[in-house]
Amino acid sequence: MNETLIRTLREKLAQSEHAVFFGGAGMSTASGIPDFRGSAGLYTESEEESPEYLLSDSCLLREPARFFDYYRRNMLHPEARPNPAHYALAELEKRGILKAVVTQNIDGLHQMAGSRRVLELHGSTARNYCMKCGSPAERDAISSTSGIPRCETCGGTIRPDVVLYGEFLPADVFTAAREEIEQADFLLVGGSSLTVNPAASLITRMGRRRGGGCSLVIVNFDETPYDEYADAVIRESVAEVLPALL
Ligand code: CNA
Repeated sequence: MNETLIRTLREKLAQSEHAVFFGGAGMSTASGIPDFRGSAGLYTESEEESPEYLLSDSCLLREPARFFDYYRRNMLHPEARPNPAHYALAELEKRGILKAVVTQNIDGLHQMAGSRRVLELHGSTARNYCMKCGSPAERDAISSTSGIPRCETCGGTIRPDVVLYGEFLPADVFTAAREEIEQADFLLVGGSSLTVNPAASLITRMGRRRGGGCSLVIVNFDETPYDEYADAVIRESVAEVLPALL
């Protein structure tokens, strides 16, 4: 790690008035949850169909048994626990430095680490509901069953409260995330390929305010389309870099 750079960023972060974190699946690889596009990601696994289809609203509607089989095998990780990157963000919030965590993750590990203001752009595997009557279902309604999970009240299909490919993001969460990023004077990005839109497009919102002096720091193993706009790009693990920023 470049200690001089880390020291500079640590000071800048500590002096910031509205620091915001934006992250993705790379935040949780050190917790044992594979990402999509990283070197050991699910997209490199040989499935006969792409994850974009298997995790889409079309697959859920046309082939629910196949959807739930893939979802249970790949998206549910009840044994996963937060790693040092999650804990570092929780500590930054506790110190009053970090104002919000905007995440594309659906694993709930930020909250488990103690982060309070977490904006989940893609929902959470911790919540389920009935597609027919809308009733909320138990947290383990999908993990503890097999085949197509059914609503105890009306017999409808239970689905996860996650944003599938082909679906809109929750408007209230997206707006709140946009407002946080527009106000940010330090935007820390970690563990995201920044290729999934509209989530990644939020980084551009910050770009509009750059004249106002917002620092953009990207911590990611692989290149991202936003690297050229960043004040610093660090190609090391978030699990090592984020704790070093405390
Ligand atoms: P992605 O497209 O899979 O990109 C992840 C990025 O993280 C890659 O560029 C990796 O190089 C990088 N990376 C992996 N591990 C580390 C690490 N330890 N330190 C630094 N960089 C690392 O994932 P995105 O989040 O960008 O894409 C958005 C998708 C992935 C969202 O829809 C998520 O819901 C979805 N997803 C979420 C989870 C989860 O909740 N943990 C897991 C898998 C996929």
